[in-house]
Amino acid sequence: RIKLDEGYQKTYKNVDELLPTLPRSKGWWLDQLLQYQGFWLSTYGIRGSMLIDDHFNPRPTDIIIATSPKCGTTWLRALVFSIINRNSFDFSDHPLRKANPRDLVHFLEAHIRGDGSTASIDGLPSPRLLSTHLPYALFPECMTDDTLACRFVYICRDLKDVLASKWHFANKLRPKGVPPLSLEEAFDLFCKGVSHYGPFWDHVLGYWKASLESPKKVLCLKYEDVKKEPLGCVRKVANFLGVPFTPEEENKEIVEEIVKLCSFENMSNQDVNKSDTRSQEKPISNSDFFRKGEVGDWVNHLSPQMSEILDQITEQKFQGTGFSFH
Ligand code: PAP
Repeated sequence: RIKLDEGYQKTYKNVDELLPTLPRSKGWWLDQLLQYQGFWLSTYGIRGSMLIDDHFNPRPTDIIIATSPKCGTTWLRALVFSIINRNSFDFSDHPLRKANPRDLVHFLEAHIRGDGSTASIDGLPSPRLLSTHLPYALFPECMTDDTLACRFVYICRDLKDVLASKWHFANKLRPKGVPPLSLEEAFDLFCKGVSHYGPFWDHVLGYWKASLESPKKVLCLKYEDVKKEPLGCVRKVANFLGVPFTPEEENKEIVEEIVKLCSFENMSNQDVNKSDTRSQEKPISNSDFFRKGEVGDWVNHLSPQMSEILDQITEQKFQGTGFSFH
């Protein structure tokens, strides 16, 4: 790390002092999760959140793609990227045919690469497209107050499919020689709220409530709805972002092009997303983000008892909120 100014040094000092004081739990791969302001985060997420608090300057044009892991991050990144940049690229030779969305959309809490400052994000041209897993409650007021400091597009997904997807992903990430995480263990951790950026329910409710209070600032989508009505959802996102499709674009079937380009079938068949590029330094490969891309695959994994327990927790957590997955 190069020498950072005093402001950053203070933040890093605060992070270093805070981390040893936080409750810890076993993680899903080799990491540990720490409880920070009611959420279970890796040290990397906590550091990111504190750096954002102290040093991130939001712009009114910022678009924040927010997700709980495994809810459709890859898909939403692709959709928003192609909506925003629809006039810049030809669909037959689109960047999404050559790169994974992770390489096209910056991950906000990971901007602490390189020199450890927000410089790389500060240098991006507007509109900045940024992705995050952080819960809404962890963003500073300058981003969440009802002025248009920035906008959030959130996607959530039926938690049973999230659990099944996350369990598969965790086992891909566990280093060779480490025994696999059993489904029972994953289930226990998930129910206790101990999953990355969890409790899952609180993550969803945070964004859901914000979308009701500030509908111009936060848009909440459901994975299942996007599957069922992709065209309508893409139009909704474009309207929300203030870039509705024009009649000419509708005539040229641009919405259809975007949906096709970002579909699981298309994306998972791109060479860039097919190859296994895992290495010691880069333990995740693009192909790990494409498994089945279906609604309801949990029935092939979770037992009826597990399903029932999850239903009970969900009912309790969502009671009176008006939110449901179906
Ligand atoms: P992340 O939050 O860790 O970045 P994310 O992309 O949300 O991961 O999760 C991957 C899931 O989205 C996988 O779900 P599955 O395990 O149930 O199959 C993956 O298959 C699915 N997915 C990836 N790309 C798409 C897409 N274009 N359309 C629909 N689903 C997708």
